[in-house]
Amino acid sequence: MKIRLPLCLSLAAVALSGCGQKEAAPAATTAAAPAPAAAAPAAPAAVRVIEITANDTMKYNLTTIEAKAGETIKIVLTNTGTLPKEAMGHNLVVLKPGTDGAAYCAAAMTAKATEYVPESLKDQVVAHTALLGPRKSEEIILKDLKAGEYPYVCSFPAHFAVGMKGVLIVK
Ligand SMILES: [Cu+2]
Repeated sequence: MKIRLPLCLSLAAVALSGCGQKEAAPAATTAAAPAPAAAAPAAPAAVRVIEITANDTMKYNLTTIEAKAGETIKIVLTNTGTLPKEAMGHNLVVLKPGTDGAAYCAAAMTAKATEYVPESLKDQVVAHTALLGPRKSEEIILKDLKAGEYPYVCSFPAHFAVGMKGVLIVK
């Protein structure tokens, strides 16, 4: 296309019609040309850090995260509350696009042994933090995000039901 464009423009100056349609068809022949440059190792992209807090009122401070396709992000979850983990633990489970967060959390309720992240549903999970007690923090890194809407939830019993959830929107 780099070669064709000036030609196209110069033709357009002479004859205003027909140029675009005629030149568009053989585009496939130019597709291979930039491959060597594209295959070169990309410089490591900066990792954007997203801080999310959870507290004793069962709320995340962020319920929407936006990211770009291909981006790598680090989510740092901090439990800023003071109640004991057994009564008010929080985690952050990023689910695959299209996953029903309510159904996931309903199933997770019975998975106390694995801190409410059921082994049987791990294929629905992109990444998750541990269950955090008061003043604890943990990060997860999501690499090379694909476009989609990823629900995220706290799977501690009943926390989803009171609104401990959000969505990561990757465009
Ligand atoms: Cu929670």
